[in-house]
Amino acid sequence: MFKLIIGNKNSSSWSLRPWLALKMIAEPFEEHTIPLGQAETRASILAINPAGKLPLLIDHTLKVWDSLAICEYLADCFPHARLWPEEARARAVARSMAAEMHAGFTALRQQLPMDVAHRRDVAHDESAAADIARIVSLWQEHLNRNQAQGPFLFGHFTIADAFYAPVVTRFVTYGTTLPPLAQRYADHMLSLPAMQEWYAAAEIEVGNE
Ligand SMILES: N[C@@H](CCC(=O)N[C@@H](CS)C(=O)NCC(=O)O)C(=O)O
Repeated sequence: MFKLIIGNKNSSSWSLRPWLALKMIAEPFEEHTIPLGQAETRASILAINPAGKLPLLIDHTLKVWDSLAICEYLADCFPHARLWPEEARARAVARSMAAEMHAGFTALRQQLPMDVAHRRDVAHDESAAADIARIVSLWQEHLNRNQAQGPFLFGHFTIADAFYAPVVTRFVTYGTTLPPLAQRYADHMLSLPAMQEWYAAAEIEVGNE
């Protein structure tokens, strides 16, 4: 069985992505948490991953240590789960969207960090506002194009949805107003049993701090 080592559910946006992908394909896995921000965090992560980061997927002797690489490995292992769109052009766009999230949106990431269990009123500058506008425009474009096929960005659930799931939680935390189609998508993502499970665990985690 796969082992997924993740950080805190309240704040580890990178951890949510492969965790959600595994839940959405209903693949059982063992989950272990290394709490972030503790004196021993760095040593504990380095003991299992020389890259010093979480999430980490362990499949027998194989270690995969990056959220996108983990999701790609899941897509390879479980082709029937359709974790990428089947059609090559849609797949290229979905990969571009995931890559844009993986490597970008720095202002949003820094100014509006993931904080699942809290609701905050925090000012952000124009670069974070531009990140939000770009995300909303990407969502609207693909939801408009694919809504006949289902409620996700590419109709059915794909890695692109896994990659934008942490942003959905940020929009809740910071009370971001969204246009109707984007709001409907955010609501749908939040209604997923897996997302509700993540929220419940984040709330317990924060309550225990
Ligand atoms: N590119 C990596 C980034 C992972 C990352 O930055 N993880 C953070 C937690 S969300 C981490 O492990 N930080 C180490 C620490 O806080 O000591 C990925 O996609 O997996």
